[in-house]
Amino acid sequence: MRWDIFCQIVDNYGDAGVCWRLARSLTSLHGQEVRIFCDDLPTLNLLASGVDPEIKRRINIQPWEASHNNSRHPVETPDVVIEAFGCDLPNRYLAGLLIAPKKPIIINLEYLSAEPWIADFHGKPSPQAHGIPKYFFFPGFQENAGGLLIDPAPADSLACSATVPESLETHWKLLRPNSKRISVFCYPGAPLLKWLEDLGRLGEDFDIVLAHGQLQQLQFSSSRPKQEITLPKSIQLISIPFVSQDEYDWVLSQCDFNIVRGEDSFVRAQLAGKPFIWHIYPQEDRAHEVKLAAFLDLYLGEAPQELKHAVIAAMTWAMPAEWYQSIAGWRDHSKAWHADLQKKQADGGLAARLVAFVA
Ligand code: TRH
Repeated sequence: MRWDIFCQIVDNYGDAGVCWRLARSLTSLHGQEVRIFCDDLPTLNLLASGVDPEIKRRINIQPWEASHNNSRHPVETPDVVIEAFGCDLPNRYLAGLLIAPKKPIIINLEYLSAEPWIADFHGKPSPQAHGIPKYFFFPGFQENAGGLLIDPAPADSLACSATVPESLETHWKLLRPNSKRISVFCYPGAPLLKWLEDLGRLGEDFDIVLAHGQLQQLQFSSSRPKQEITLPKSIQLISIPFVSQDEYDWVLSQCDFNIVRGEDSFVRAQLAGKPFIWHIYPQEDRAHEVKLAAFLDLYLGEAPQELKHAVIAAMTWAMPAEWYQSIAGWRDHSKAWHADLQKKQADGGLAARLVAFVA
């Protein structure tokens, strides 16, 4: 089938990250023909830069405005149109669909949530005045929701390989052999500086791999933003550049603990099978607190009480001294959670469920 994915980048990288991961799965694993119309090509291309050139060649990446020409090319009418995160289709593109000989179906691809209600809304029609069939598609953890974007599976990607990607060689040389590695990719509101100071008092060595922009964020949060940050000697900060999505997946798989955010890095941290803090995207109405609680309910299910307390404390930014004593149990739990996810998404996860739903 022909798929048109519409991706509007609101802020950050998550919209592009999800659309790109979906496009590559549809193309490389499900043999679909995919075009992406995106309003921020530099961001999309940055994420996509690491992928196998053969896969990249098969995905047609277009600027948002290029979709306007669709009305002049009825032959190119898609079978499926995806509105990622409810973005509105350009009017001229929609007009083209209305006069097309064959109507596609439109999918409103929603945000990922662990809340139980999404299973009731997943796959439901969203009738439109224009008459083109449209459906809600809710990614989720439950078996009766839209699934997770699990590709590329660690075994197929860089994630399993110990070979350091070229773009990270100089940074990886700085790692100390006996230190624990923590990757950091969080939003500005996190009390990261205080957190690192506390971590530095635990009596272990930690190498902190800061994603692009995180060092500046740390400096900005300090009371003396113009001066170099001083942390205990046990903490070494290593700032890495923005890398491709594959390379970022690899970083998560190589660290002992990951601080992630948004939607896509959150799923990858779980697939890395390591303990992690999810710094969920903060929403004004505090809807993120409900979402986090729903995830923790699922994630911690039958876990021992002590581990539950520790993980909830960590995920709500309590200082490491309050929960780090439970890290060994959390490590085991992360492996078990990963194995369980793999079982529950053994049908191929979101991309496979989407193809089956449309078919
Ligand atoms: O960038 P994000 O904060 O995106 C967020 C979420 O999508 C959130 O749900 C949405 O509401 C908000 O944007 C607008 O975090 P996320 O989702 O983890 O996306 C980051 C993507 O960037 C992910 O695909 C991984 C990728 N990435 C790289 O490719 N290279 C890098 O160096 C880094 C740090 C990330």
